[in-house]
Amino acid sequence: MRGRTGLRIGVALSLVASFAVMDVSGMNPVVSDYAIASSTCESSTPTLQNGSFENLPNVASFSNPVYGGWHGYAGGPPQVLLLNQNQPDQRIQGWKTTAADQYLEIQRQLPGYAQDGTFRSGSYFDTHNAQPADGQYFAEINANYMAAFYQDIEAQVGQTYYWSIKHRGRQFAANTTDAMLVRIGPPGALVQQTGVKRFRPTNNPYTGSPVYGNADTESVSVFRTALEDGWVKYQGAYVPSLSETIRFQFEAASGGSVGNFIDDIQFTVFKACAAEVAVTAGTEAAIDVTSAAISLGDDQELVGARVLGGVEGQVIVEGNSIRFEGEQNGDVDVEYTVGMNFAGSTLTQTGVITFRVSGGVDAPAAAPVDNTPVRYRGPEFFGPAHFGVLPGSTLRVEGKNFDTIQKLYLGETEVDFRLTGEQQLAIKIPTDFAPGVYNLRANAGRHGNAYFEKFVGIRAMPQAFSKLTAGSQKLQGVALLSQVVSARKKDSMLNKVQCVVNSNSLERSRINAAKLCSMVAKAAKGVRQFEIVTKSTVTTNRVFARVSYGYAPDSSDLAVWLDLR
Ligand SMILES: [Ca+2]
Ligand SMILES: [Ca+2]
Repeated sequence: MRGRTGLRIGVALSLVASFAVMDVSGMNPVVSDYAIASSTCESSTPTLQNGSFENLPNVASFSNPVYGGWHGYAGGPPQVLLLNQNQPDQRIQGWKTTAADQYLEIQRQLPGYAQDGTFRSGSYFDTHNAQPADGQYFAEINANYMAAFYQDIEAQVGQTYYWSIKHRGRQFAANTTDAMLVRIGPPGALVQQTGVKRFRPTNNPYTGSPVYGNADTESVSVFRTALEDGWVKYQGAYVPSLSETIRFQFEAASGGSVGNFIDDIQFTVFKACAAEVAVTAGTEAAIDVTSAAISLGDDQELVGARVLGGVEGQVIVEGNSIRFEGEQNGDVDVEYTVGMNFAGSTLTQTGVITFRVSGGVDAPAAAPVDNTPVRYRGPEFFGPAHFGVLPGSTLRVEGKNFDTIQKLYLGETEVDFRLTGEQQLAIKIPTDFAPGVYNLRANAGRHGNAYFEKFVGIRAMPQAFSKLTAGSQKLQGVALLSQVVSARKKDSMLNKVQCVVNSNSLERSRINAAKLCSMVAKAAKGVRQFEIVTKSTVTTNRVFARVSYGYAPDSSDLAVWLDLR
């Protein structure tokens, strides 16, 4: 026997609480004040110091300079500086060496001695000295020995550290390469890095301003670079498995006292942080998500954003900035994605900006989402249906005679439940539960294999939706439509659509919303109900639009709106 409560109710509950849109029109940004209330981007995030060897100790004040400080070979120009790391006044910021004699070697270019690719017979190599890859100075790993430069960093577990180094051979014999490698790990357990990407300069290799093309298709473990190759760039990434001191070591694999120029060592933590931005109601707050307080990276760019939910207002994405303006007190969460090019790939990271509005009006009480319990009196359910359960949340059932329940199902999936009180039972909604409308069914064993059931709306986790539009009073629907199609792929049950348009006239909004719904109808077959929502709260000629999806189950007496922003 299979029972049914017959208590479906005629409620269409809207969970669409805010009007939040994105504008990709590229209009001139409005500069405004904002305050970052807090951010998870920590100033203590470790970084590599002095990667270009530009920060040198004060040579003039050395108490015991090696060879008198800057010096040349065989009467050549003073291009070479040897630093003894055992002499406190000669220590160079960040770097240490493994060389037995404790010497690190720094070099510089001097006017009139530029390396130009011409072999000057009989002259010493320093008349052909390489120009730095960056700044004024560079280092030679092989000071007097085949050794290694290293630097220690307090690493954070799970954080990826992206590094790059420019390497150049020194020896002025055609095709004679210098060799080096990179080893990273806790001191004493260093691991040679493999799979390193190599980028060769595409301009004159003797210039000090290398320009790079695409990465070689093959990656390398040992870097072999000749003088005539110019400054070749190598890039790799490292993820510590322990939170502890991690040593980055740049190590010669060839040469005695000659070879392995290095410069412009970059060390990048790529991270999109969570931040809170204080907003005064009625004013616009714009935050550049690529600023150091919000995301860490190297030339990272804002590549996407979506509104996760919150109070009513407008979210506008422009360049690397996310802008928000609203009148209602409360929070709006906007997820943002930044992209960074590294080693020939585009990497992405995602974080959340919370705009915290104050000084405005209180938002109307939100529709109850998670707090309406399902009622059970054993063996049947009764009372209103429960709507708006988020995956991962707890669904409450109140009532009596819970001892009749043997098993509980949401749709065909058996779910765990536990008694949380004499008259209360809790069902944990699995985090991976697909959005949809489900029957909550109880197998009430005391009455045989009877099933009693109740419709329950499982609310979708919010998904990216709004995209738009133009400064020309026209609706640009292409960006929206690709999302329409992708949302329907995720959940084919989405069959009800709201086309929301806001512009400077209600009539224009109506025309555009109708157009939008017509485009959606063509792009997404199977949508059965369309609703047009018009607004006119903007004073510019921009048009904002959004598509919200919902479920319109076959039983027309039940409709659950889902806000897929
Ligand atoms: Ca430099
Ligand atoms: Ca040397």
